[in-house]
Amino acid sequence: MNDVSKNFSELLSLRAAEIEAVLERLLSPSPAGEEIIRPPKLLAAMRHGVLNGGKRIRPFLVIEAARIFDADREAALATGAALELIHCYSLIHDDLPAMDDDELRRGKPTVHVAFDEATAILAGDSLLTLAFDVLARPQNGLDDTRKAALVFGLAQAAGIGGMAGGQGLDLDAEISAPDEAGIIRLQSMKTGALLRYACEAGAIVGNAVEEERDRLKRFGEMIGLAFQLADDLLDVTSDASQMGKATGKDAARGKGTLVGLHGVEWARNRLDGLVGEACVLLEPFGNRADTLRQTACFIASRES
Ligand code: GRG
Repeated sequence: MNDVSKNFSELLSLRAAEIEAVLERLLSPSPAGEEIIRPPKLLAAMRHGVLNGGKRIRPFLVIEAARIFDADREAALATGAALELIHCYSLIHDDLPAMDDDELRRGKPTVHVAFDEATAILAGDSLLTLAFDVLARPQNGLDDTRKAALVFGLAQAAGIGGMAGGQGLDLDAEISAPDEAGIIRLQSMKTGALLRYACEAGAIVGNAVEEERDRLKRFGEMIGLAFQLADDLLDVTSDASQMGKATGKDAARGKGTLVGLHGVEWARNRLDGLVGEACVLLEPFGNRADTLRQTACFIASRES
C-alpha cells in the first residue's frame, strides 16, 4: 500500500469511528424526545444491523463533501448517520428470505438469522424512520431550509424512484433480464441514489451554491456507477470470506450485470473512465476536494 492509500484508509477508519459514536448514541436504550420506550429486543436487532463493522462510505462522503465548504461538523455527522441508518435498513431487508435470502452480512449472521424475520422487518422499518427523525430533530444544528432540503432529498433517494424502486426493478430482473440501459437505470436507483445523495447532502449541509451542489450530485452519480460496477466485479472475482457476504449470486441467478454483458476487462477499463469523469467534476474545488478524488479511486479499486 502506498502512502496516499495508507493515509486514505486511516482517514476512512477515523471517520467510521466518529460516525459509529453517533450511531451508538442514536441507538441507546433511552427513549429520545416523545418516544415512550425502546423495546429491548427490537433495539438489539437494530444495533446488530448497524453496529457491525460496515465501511461507512456513505457518511464518509457526506462529511468529506461538507468539508469542502467548511460546514458545521456536528450537522455533517448527523446527516451522515441518518444516511447510514437508511443504508443499514436496506441491507437488513435485502437479506430477508423474501428478497436475497442471505445468512451472512459484514461477516456476521444477518439480522433475521440472529433474531427472527418479523423482528428484522421491524428493525428495518424503525431504522428508516429514525433516519428522518435525526434529520428533522430540532437540535441538529441546521436551519429549517436545509433540513427540508435534506429530508426531501433523502426521501427521493430512498423511495420508489430511488433505492426501493431499484430493488423492485431488481426483483423483476430475476424474471426477465433487462437490457444494458435497463441494468444501468436499475443500478443507478438501487445503489447509485444513496451515493449521489451522500455527496449532495454534504453540499447542502455546507450551504453550497446551486452550481456547486449540482457538481457534487453529478460526482455522486459517477461514483455510484463505479461502486456498482466494482461490486459486480467483486461478485465474480472474490470469495465470501473476503466480502463478508455470499458472492457469485448474480451469475447463479442469471441476473444481468454489465460485467456479465461485457466481461471483466471491459469493466476494469470502464471503472477507470468513470473515476476520471468523476474527478473532472471536482476541478473547481482544487485541493479541497482531494479526499473525494481519493474516495472515487478507493470505490473503483475496493476489495470488499
Ligand atoms: C430492501 C429497500 C431495499 C433496498 C435494498 C442496497 C440494496 C437495496 C441492496 C443491497 C444489495 C447489494 C449487495 C447491492 C450492491 C451494492 C451495495 C449496496 C453493497 C453494500 O454496500 P457497502 O459495500 O456495504 O457500502 P457496507 O457493509 O460496507 O456498508
